Amino acid sequence: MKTPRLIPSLAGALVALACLSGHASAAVTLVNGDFENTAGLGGGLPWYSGVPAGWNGAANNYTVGTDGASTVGNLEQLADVTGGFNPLYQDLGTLDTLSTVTLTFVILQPWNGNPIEVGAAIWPNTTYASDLGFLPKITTPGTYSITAANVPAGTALRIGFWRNQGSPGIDHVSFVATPVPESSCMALALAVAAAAAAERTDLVNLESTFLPIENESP
Ligand SMILES: [Ca+2]
Repeated sequence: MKTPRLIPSLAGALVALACLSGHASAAVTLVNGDFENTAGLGGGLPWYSGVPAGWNGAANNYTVGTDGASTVGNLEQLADVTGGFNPLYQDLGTLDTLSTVTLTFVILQPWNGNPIEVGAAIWPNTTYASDLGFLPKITTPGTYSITAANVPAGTALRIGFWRNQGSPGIDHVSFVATPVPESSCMALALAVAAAAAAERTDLVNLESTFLPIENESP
């Protein structure tokens, strides 16, 4: 009969997982990032009017259209900074734990060939006074991401987009918040890995905390 031992990296990884599982996933949610929910909008394809569900913006005509394949937000109508800074935005809720957050989105140029210029940002605490990360001058259609690391628990998050020129479309907006392990918990993970590497006898007790120690079948 022998007792299986954890390899050092696995032992550390198990503790790291325990660190992460101690936190609920961050309480932030982005809705209607694909602009497919057209409830409450006026008109119908090829153009809707009004502000799409879940978003805040200008209630103009021609706010939501199609690029031929998907329903798309029209930043020329939903967001404009020519009369003041009024982006298309969403408030996502408040982080419940230290997190790294990433906003990903697709900028399109579906309706004409006029040069486009778009800005995007993640803001803390629903103000525009400072940002957690931003892309101020997107001029080429494509997929873009903004990441902010180590955003503290208790931070209310707002994401938004604005248009400086042209008729840019926006689609496939997504937001991911990944909890950052607390340093003390990760220090424990490293200590466990080190202990396992040294084959200390007290590791057996740590192992039993995270995995049942199974004996070989008779
Ligand atoms: Ca869409």
